Amino acid sequence: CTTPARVNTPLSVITEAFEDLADLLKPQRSDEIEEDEDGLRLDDFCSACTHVSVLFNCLGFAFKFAEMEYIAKVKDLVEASKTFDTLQNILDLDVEKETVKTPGSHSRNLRRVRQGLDLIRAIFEQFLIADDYSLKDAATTAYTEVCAPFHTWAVRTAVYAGMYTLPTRDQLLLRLNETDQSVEKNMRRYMEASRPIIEYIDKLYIERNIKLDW
Ligand code: 1PZ
Repeated sequence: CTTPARVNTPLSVITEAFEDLADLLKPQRSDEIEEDEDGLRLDDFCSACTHVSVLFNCLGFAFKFAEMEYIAKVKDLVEASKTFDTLQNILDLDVEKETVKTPGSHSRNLRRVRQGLDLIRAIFEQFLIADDYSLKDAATTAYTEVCAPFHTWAVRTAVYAGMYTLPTRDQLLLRLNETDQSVEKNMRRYMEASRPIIEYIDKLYIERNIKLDW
């Protein structure tokens, strides 16, 4: 019998990927005078985002659409990473071309991926509020808070309908190969690691006078 905490679960893989990414955001060495001004590399960001896909496998068919949407957005950023080194680079180009909010633009897709990462953080936060809180209720509250304000009526309606098909709490733990204890630890680690990354992305837009109301 293996100890679950020592096994590489899907959740721990995601969590570690985002912890590594968050480490890149920290000032390098204290004795280095010059700070890294280029910011986060797009390829590093993308490889962490790619790991999220495994979560979708636990959600069932109703979230196939969300999965395809998320993967398409990340894929666009992976393509962009062949030409652009950093997150700042894609924003600067879209600002110049006035295409920040244009459907399909890299900057818009980055904003969507950021909303996905924040949604996962919010779902985990809700999930850990109580041991008997259903995944459906946790996900519904998180979605209402984080993503619903930015989605069309049609998308919101489909998502709320899909919530009824989500697995139960116990089914989710089983599919994630986690226990109550290990899931709490991993979810908290993701919540902590993702926060500075989400804030970093928001700052990129705000610094360029782009409001985050979309
Ligand atoms: C384990 C927890 C399970 C909870 C599941 C909750 C899932 C909510 C799903 C939200 C689906 C949103 C689907 C469609 C969104 C589109 O309107 C936009 C269009 O962007 P545009 O092309 O106009 O710029 N697409 C997105 O926002 C892309 C990313 C959405 C997917 C985020 C999912 C996050 C991960 C959930 C947990 C695995």
